Amino acid sequence: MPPLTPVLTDNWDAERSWTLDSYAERGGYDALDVAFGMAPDEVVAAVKDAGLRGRGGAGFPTGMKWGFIPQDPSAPGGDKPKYLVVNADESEPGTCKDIPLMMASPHTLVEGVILASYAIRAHHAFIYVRGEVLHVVRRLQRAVQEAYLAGHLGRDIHGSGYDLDLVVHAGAGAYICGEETALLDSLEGRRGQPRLRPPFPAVAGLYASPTVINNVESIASVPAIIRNGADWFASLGTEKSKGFVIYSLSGHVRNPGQYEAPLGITLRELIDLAGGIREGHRLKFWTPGGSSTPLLTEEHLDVPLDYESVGGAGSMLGTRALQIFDETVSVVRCVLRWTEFYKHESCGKCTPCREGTWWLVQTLARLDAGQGEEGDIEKLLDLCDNILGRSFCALGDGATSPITSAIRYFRDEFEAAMHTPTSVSFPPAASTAW
Ligand code: L3W
Ligand code: SF4
Repeated sequence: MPPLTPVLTDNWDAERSWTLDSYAERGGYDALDVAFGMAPDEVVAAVKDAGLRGRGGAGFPTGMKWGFIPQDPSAPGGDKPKYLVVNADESEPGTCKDIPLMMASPHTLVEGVILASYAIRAHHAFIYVRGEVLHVVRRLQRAVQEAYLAGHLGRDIHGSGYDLDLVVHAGAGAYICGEETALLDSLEGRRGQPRLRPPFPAVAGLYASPTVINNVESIASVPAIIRNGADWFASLGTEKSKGFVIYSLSGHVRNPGQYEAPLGITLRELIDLAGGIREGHRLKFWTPGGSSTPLLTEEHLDVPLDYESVGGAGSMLGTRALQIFDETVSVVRCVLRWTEFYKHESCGKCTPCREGTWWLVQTLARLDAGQGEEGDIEKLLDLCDNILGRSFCALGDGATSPITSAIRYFRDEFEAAMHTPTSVSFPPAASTAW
């Protein structure tokens, strides 16, 4: 059995793990003194050397992103305040790692925020939390309050001369606000819609000032890197995908939940850890990184879950939201449900996504009801072709991924659905597996 690497999750089972007392017992906030003994650029270099890549889906190198923040006052944006923004708008279907992390160990994130802000010389940081999860907002606010009272936030932190203020901000429940520039618009008080990039936030982000935006898990990984060293982190995972991550397993496995393990573990190994596929059934298809990443099947069970290998298999590692579906699930209905989600969450700014997702739902719903028309499969593929690469942001592209990959692997099921209503109820009425 492959080793689990409980680093981010190591205190989740501790009594009242979310409190400062519990975190301090395990060396919480000790990394601050290590970092304050280093120059900010040395902290950036440590994160670069560790090889940490963004855990929000795209896998962009975190240290490189921090290095883009202009520090020379004569450079564009160099004379403006710098900001750190944590993207805690976890909403991707199947993704369930940041919310459990913030509930179980909010101080890991707060400590990471202080380290990252110090590294980029920011004195204001924000955690933007998905609007629906008020319990997470409250837990974070409480942790921030505890950190202020203990001198980990505010003026002259740990006597270092460094000041930082941290604000927890609740969104209003729109998936698009997880797109980094829409998030910034929302944080500024506007309707959240993506902005044109470039300029990237590193140059002109919040209030048109240099801004680092990182996912919760990326920032929460930093205290362990500073405490244990870049070499330790880089020794885990694979050559190009270093470190450990949280995999969220959901669906038809016996023990769904969060499993923290190195990058490069396979789905077969993770399913073993999760007790196997439910009794008497077999794997039909799965998503490596939520519904925005192309589906994979049983033939991909031994693909190492790292950015390069999953890409080589024709998908994306994304957020490591491993949704497992057995043979009782209709792929047509499943894809219809996801597409309804994208149609609902499309912000409406660009035509291919706004109109295209509507047409995709109409066509899929017709197929699912057994009332398909000749040419519907080609129509779906043509619609996807006109959305992919022609949409303003990744939401449009992501909406096409489950459809094109489902047709690639299960075309016969789409053809059969054309004149026969899908018989599987979704979600299965008598099942709690969902
Ligand atoms: C400065 C450059 N910065 C890139 C930065 C950029 C961003 C990061 C990655 O989408 C994916 C998407 C979803 N100078 C830069 C630069 N950057 N070039 O690097 O950028 P990018 O455009 O590759 O990706 P993205 O827009 O961040 C994220 C996929 O994740 N996804 C969805 C995830 C959903 C959640 C959630 O619910 N919380 O995470 C799932 O797989 O499809 O492909 O910071 O600024 N030259
Ligand atoms: Fe909005 Fe969709 Fe266009 Fe993104 S792709 S800007 S979500 S309409």
